[in-house]
Amino acid sequence: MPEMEKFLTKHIDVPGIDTLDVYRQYGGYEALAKALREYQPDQLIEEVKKSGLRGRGGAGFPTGMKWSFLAKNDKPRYLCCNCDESEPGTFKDRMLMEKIPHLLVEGVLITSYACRISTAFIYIRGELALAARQVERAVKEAYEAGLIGKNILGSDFSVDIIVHRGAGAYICGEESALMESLEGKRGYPRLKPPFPAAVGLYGGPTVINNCETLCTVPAIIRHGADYYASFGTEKSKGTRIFCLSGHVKKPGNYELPLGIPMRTLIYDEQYGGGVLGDKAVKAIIPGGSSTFFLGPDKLDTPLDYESIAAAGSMLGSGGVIVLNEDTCIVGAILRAVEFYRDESCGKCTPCREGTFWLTQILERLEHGEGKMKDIDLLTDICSNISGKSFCPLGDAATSLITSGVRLFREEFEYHVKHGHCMVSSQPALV
Ligand code: L3W
Ligand code: SF4
Repeated sequence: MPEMEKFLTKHIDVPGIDTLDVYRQYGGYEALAKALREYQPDQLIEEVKKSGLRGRGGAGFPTGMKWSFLAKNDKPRYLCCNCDESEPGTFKDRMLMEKIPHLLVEGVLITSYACRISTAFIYIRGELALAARQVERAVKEAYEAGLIGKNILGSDFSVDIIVHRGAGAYICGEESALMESLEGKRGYPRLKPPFPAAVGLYGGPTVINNCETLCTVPAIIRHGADYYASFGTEKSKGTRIFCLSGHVKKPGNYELPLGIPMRTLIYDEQYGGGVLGDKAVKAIIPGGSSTFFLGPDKLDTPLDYESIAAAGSMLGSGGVIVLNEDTCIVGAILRAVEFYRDESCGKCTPCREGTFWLTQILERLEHGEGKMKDIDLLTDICSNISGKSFCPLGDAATSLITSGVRLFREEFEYHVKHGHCMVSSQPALV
């Protein structure tokens, strides 16, 4: 086994890899041909199960298992590829779509074949205009080459792919709101269960997977599940793209095996190259703004689902945000919670009203007008949102507050006592 393997990004900087010709020169669509030639659909599902691939959107649900949950009835089945990437600190799907869109198309095709699906949608965040253009162009090229459409590569497998642009609402990345949006309705989440695998788009059994998840499928088929599973840890297999941002010298997307220590990603010269200004780390948000702060004592935690959970947070969408010692924690949290307030869809009261109250309290603390009791009021409101909201956005809005107050309570108290931040009178927002 080589020390390092890049299943998704190995060829990403090859000039012209976004075109069908160059993508094919580098082995593109060979996995699709192999899947059609050598596998029955159910065997593909077993192969993906064996690979240990888990969802890269945030929840880490086993991909092959999700596919096998599809209801067996006579309704049309659908695939929705979730490219509504909007989680603060997450920018990997955008890179994949912009730079190597045929990889996504190939992943969608293999998945559609495995799940016996004849209509697939690629739902792209509204603001990602270049990504959408690139995917639209790749889909057109693939149609013209007979890779999408009827009797693909001479097989009896046929599928259509429809690219759909969202209108820029974070909530449409929640799978049931995404389906509502695709159906032409307002992007409100649906009650679950039933899960999409049972009752999904237009009422049909539906597979919804994140962009990076589907981009991984061709590599699994090409190299075999065992090889893919030889990377990563026992329960978090393979590689994933970590989006490194915040106070690091070299922010960017880095594809690495799961289980690599957070310290390596942040400090290694090949990756983050260390903390900006050679300052100390104050906190890390390991999986996008919906996850909990970790302190610098957790820097050696391996980046895999289990280890990050044991450390007190979540691997989430793979967005690792580093905050250095000059960061005003109260200001940084305010900035994140404003996002959730703005993006709350308003369907349920705890999230709609709670995120508004949280920002008001954080604003007064930030501006030196808060009271000591505001700190406990924040956590009290969080406990009335988390677990009591209709969808995960409500819970997500509280993660940085509860963990921030637990780890950095003295910073909140300093704001109350002194009317400004302990690190500077000007908040250093992320
Ligand atoms: C059939 C069952 N299917 C679960 C499926 C379910 C879904 C997947 C995971 O939230 C998280 C959220 C954000 N039969 C099933 C079943 N499923 N049980 O498995 O489901 P779930 O409910 O655990 O998670 P979710 O609702 O998909 C995703 C967090 O991700 N997040 C946000 C990320 C945002 C982006 C982005 O902008 N692109 O990724 C980051 O941490 O808070 O907790 O498919 O149907 N019995
Ligand atoms: Fe909408 Fe927030 Fe309720 Fe989710 S938790 S349904 S985003 S109001």
